[in-house]
Amino acid sequence: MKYLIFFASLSIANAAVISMSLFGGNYGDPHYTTLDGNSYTFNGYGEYTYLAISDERVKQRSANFNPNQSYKFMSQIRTIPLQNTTTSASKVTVTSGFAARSNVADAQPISVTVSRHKSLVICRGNEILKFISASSNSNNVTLVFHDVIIEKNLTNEITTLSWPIGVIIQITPVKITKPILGIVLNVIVSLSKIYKGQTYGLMGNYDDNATNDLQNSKGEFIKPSDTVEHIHKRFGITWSIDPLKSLFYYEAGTESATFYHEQNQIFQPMFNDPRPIRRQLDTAIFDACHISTNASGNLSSWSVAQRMCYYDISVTNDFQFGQSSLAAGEELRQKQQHSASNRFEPIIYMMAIILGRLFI
Ligand SMILES: *[C@@H]1O[C@H](CO)[C@@H](O)[C@H](O)[C@H]1NC(C)=O
Ligand SMILES: *[C@@H]1O[C@H](CO)[C@@H](O)[C@H](O)[C@H]1NC(C)=O
Ligand SMILES: *[C@@H]1O[C@H](CO)[C@@H](O)[C@H](O)[C@H]1NC(C)=O
Ligand SMILES: *[C@@H]1O[C@H](CO)[C@@H](O)[C@H](O)[C@H]1NC(C)=O
Ligand SMILES: *[C@@H]1O[C@H](CO)[C@@H](O)[C@H](O)[C@H]1NC(C)=O
Ligand SMILES: *[C@@H]1O[C@H](CO)[C@@H](O)[C@H](O)[C@H]1NC(C)=O
Ligand SMILES: CC(=O)N[C@H]1CO[C@H](CO)[C@@H](O)[C@@H]1O
Repeated sequence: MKYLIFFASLSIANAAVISMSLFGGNYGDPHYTTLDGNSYTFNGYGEYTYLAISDERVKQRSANFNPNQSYKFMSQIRTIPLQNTTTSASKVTVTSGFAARSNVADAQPISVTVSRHKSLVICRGNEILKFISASSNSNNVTLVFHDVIIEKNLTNEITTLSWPIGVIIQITPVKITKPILGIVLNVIVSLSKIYKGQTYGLMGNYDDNATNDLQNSKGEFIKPSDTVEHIHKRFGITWSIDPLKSLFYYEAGTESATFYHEQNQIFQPMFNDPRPIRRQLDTAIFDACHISTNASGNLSSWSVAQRMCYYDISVTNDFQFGQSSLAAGEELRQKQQHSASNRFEPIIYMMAIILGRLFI
């Protein structure tokens, strides 16, 4: 084993990096919040480029995304329908995997997926990582590699991946009970502001301008106000990964990267846009999503988190799932607000150097 396991607190390092960063993420029946703060829903079935960071500042943004190029950081997300698509009309899709790597020397991909047995599988390269706490009163385990630090809370399974280049990913597994039992991953990205003008993928084109966030892999801009269907077809599915470039670990005997690539082409989601209608259930949903009665008829007064909560309960009828989206959306909004008021940029470099010295 080339890594050491230790239990020291990384919270200070993480807090410092996070306060210098901006946030994006996705949760629920995938709702994405881009790094510039735009929100959209994309129900794809496949594996997609989530956040790629190019080595160079991208001056001419109209250039195609080229998967053969070397990226400073590359991350991918897997989303799947919750039910068997051939036998069911309900097409709720959820996040079931995340994988990423940096391009420092000897870096290995980290893959976090939900297994067939509904447990979290975390791999580095081809090795499945085991998180075993050395002491019975400790519920967190940290694995340190030269390229990435992985921290897992054994109680709630929240897993934090920190790349000293300035990217932190927090993955929260959430249980869903309807329409079927499953585990859904909510992902929060924290990215150093030094990467302005260098990002690609579903997390959007980060340049402090929210109107040009949805840039597809061919370099075209899609309006965030476009319909769910348009965003799906012109933006979301264009980020399907080249199967040869997959960073995921595949369980023996299960689907391959090629399988997901094909599903991306075939899958037809329902382009939901649930709207409140006067019925008994809505009152319960409004309660669950903290939407006040007077605001319930006025969609534009709802927060993004409230809309996504409403959406998720409407399509799944799983109230707890909806409330986990409300909490995730709210957490993301608070982090984005906090980061918007933060100006101390260069400390990220210092933190990266300190982390490098300590752990390489
Ligand atoms: C990437 O490389 C592969 C194999 O060399 C090639 O088939 C493919 O066209 C390349 N893709 C791009 C976008 O250049
Ligand atoms: C989906 O249902 C079809 C028809 O019942 C079945 O043949 C197939 O194996 C199922 N797929 C999965 C992934 O369960
Ligand atoms: C781990 O999760 C549990 C349950 O949510 C929480 O009480 C605890 O504080 C967490 N531990 C750490 C180190 O964050
Ligand atoms: C933001 O992007 C839009 C669309 O590309 C552009 O028209 C606008 O000028 C940009 N705003 C700023 C402040 O750069
Ligand atoms: C609804 O009422 C609450 C308190 O009664 C108030 O704080 C809120 O601003 C109202 N919302 C709208 C959209 O009118
Ligand atoms: C709906 O809510 C928005 C935002 O809170 C507010 O500006 C607007 O006046 C409201 N419209 C109605 C018809 O109450
Ligand atoms: C990040 C964090 O909270 N780490 C804790 C992990 O558990 C040990 C032992 O209980 C604590 O000392 C750390 O602070």
